[in-house]
Amino acid sequence: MRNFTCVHDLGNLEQALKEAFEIKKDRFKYVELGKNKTLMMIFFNSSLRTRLSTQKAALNLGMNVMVLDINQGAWKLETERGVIMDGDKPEHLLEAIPVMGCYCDVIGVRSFARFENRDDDYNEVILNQFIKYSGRPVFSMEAATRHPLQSFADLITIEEYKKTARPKVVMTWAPHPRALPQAVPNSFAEWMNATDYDFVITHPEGYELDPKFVGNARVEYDQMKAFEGADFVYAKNWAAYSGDNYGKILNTDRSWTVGERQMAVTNNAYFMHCLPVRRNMIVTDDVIESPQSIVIPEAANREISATVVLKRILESL
Ligand code: AN0
Ligand code: CP
Repeated sequence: MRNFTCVHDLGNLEQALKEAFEIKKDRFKYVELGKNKTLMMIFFNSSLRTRLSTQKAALNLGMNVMVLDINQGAWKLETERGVIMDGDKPEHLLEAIPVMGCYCDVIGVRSFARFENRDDDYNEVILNQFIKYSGRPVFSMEAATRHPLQSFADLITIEEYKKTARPKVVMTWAPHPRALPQAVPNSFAEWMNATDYDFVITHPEGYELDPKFVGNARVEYDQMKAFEGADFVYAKNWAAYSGDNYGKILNTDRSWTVGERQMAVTNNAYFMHCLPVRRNMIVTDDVIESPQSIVIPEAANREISATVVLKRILESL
């Protein structure tokens, strides 16, 4: 595997899960693989888990690691071609990318949707420029439309906690004061659709995701109905995707906040969230602190998903 941007890059998911559990048993099994190889992690946006878990994954594989926060100390980057650069941005991405590629063997990029232009976001303009111009394998650390390292960790977590072969997994929208990208829900849906789980998405009207990601999932607008018999509840906020509402907040209805009322109709469901999470907006204190909350083991699995992905990339060098 050279680049990792979506579920399809991983190929057979059962095989990938096998590797994940093998690595979870012995994280340093492939410590020789990354000797004298350098990972460069480039962040256009903030991060806690992705930064730490991906760095830890690289250390598990014996790699060297460099981290660049574009907004803290690097030159501001122009990303549009053809712009007369007489403004506040001294450097163009088209030089910066191949230069960064000179100093490393593998590149991880975090570049969220900017909500300026839906086509630019959904064409993954930034991530694809890294793939095209860096000369290095590139993996997504959450790009405009997907967060595959997160979804892979989510899948590992569900496999660890599921009690039936085909659990009911419900992804629910929940309110949030800021407009958030669709990357996490798109990606989660894409990965769930690649399994044979019973997968349901619930959200208020107007929050329909790109049909490409919804796939064959059932969409249920009544949250309580969607939660009935759920084995896993996956909460996430996202801003609107559709048409002129792209990137807008249409609803802040706190009756969608996941609490005991909704969890009571589930099959004693586990609660999941990618984190960071705003308590009492997305989920109540009681639910996130309950024994059914698996947000910490879910975050812990980020190290495992990243180790598998980096291992696969190193094997391709
Ligand atoms: C980001 C998002 O919703 O995409 C990152 C989540 C992993 N969340 C925030 O910006 C709060
Ligand atoms: N879940 C996740 O990707 O968290 P960070 O934004 O902190 O990396």
